[in-house]
Amino acid sequence: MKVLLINSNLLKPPITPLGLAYLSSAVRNAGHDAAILDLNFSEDIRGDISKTISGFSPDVIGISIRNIDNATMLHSVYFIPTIKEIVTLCKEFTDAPIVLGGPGFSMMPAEILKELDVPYGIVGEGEIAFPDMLSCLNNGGEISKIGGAVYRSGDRVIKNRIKNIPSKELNSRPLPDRELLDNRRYLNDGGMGNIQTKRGCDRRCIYCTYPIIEGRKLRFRYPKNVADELEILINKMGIDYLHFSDSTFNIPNEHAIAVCKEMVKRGIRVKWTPYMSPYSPSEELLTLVKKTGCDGIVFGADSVSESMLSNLDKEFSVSDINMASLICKELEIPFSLNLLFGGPGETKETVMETLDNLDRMKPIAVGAMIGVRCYANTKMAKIAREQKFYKKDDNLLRPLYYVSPTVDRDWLIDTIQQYANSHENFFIPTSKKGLHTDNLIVEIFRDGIRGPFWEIYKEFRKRAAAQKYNV
Ligand code: B12
Ligand code: SF4
Repeated sequence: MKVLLINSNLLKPPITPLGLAYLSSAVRNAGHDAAILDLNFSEDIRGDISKTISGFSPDVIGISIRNIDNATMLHSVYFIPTIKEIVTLCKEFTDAPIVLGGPGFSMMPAEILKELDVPYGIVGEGEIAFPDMLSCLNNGGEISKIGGAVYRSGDRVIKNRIKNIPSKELNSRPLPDRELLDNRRYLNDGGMGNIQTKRGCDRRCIYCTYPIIEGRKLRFRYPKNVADELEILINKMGIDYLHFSDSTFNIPNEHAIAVCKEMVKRGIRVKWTPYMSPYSPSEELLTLVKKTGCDGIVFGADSVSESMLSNLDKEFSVSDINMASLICKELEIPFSLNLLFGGPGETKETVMETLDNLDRMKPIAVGAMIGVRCYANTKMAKIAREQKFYKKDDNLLRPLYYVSPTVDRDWLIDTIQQYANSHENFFIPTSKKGLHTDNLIVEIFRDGIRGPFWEIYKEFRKRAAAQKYNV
């Protein structure tokens, strides 16, 4: 079959659609012909969709939905209407069935299928389920047997149980096929490449969708398998900066250590940055992380108030955050603490406790979000519903943010903004689309500047001020 894969993510700076690279491998491996239409670089979406469809004549179209919205309460942007336009254009130029997938889709599949009026989707990993779906569409097999398939039956949406790819199989599958992507442009405009060392997260932080997207069971790539891909990225593709895209790189420590040890053994050194948990990152791991070239760690701390950590169901304490900060300082590893203000039970006291602790810990950077985006099927959504933030029938596809009634919302926004104004190392998403999204950042990457988000954002502030750019 001829399978057209479409990247519907238009946000800049662009992020290599790693999921589509995995999918393209799987589709080709199953004997089909794959093409990618990457709308991120399109200057004429209608023209490009029309041209690609008439030139390639796809039998099936797979559309990847990464972002539903920008998850930024202060400047909320909702992307589903734009994605709907893309779907409508595809339907205008072909009758080929459309299948949706991707992290954004997996979070709210039934709602998106209905909203976009599309017949099929895959929740979670697509490497096995999508080729199975292709066979069904080709030979009339039973979609009800495909793990993670979602499909419409009259007014109803049926969701099959997800079958995650077991560790062993994850390692025997082909590496992501980036051949159909404009990798040079992703590096130049996006400032980094990406790689995954495992899938899943077994924790239960109240607002988080990662376990919904990737599954709760951790599945590991063998360190050798990760190192093979790293060598291709660095030596063959010239990638000079990498984001390790695992939900949390150091859960568990042992696998992260094994990956770093393999990198050291093979002499792989590259600048890179991971998301980490402040939950006991061992000195051994942090030493290895530095040795392999990591130039900044983003700790998903969420708060530095003991009661807030407990309310968010984080499994670490303020003293863990303190310990992680101390080790990083001792080893001279730059790090940021990413925070989330306004969660259940937040009060003036908990906010001040966090800010006081920050003054004491002095991280190189702080990335702060205000308001918690409520996603379906999370404990956060349940709490917000109980507190009447939304009605029973609201589906949460349109962004809904929770700020605890125990703190005054205006006071919270003012206090955090004032703190940010007086602390150079403190960043809140100030550009209209969010912390990681802006064309001015593309210019910075094009100038060859690389680094963790705070280094890029410092440069952003400098240039924005010089250009009298409204941030
Ligand atoms: C790493 C990451 C980042 C890094 C990316 C670095 C990089 N260079 O790669 C950084 C920090 C830069 C980032 C930024 C942002 N991110 Co982010 N990010 C992630 C994260 C943790 C992993 C994404 C990833 O790479 N996965 C690995 C690949 C291999 O998996 P995958 O894409 O899911 O693909 C698989 C399946 O989904 C499926 N699949 C994919 N496409 C398709 C298509 C079809 C047809 C089918 C059948 C299947 C299928 O098969 C694939 C293989 O198994 C996810 C959360 C998560 N755990 O998924 C959030 C996540 C995607 N990000 C999110 C958001 C909001 C953002 C930002 C908008 C934040 C901001 N305001 O700045 C920006 C957007 C940037 C952009 N240009 O798009 C949200 C999106 C949800 C939403 N609210 O819309 C997520 C889900 C996190 C969350 N719950 O809040 N992000
Ligand atoms: S916040 Fe991090 S540790 Fe918690 S569930 Fe999400 S990915 Fe896992």
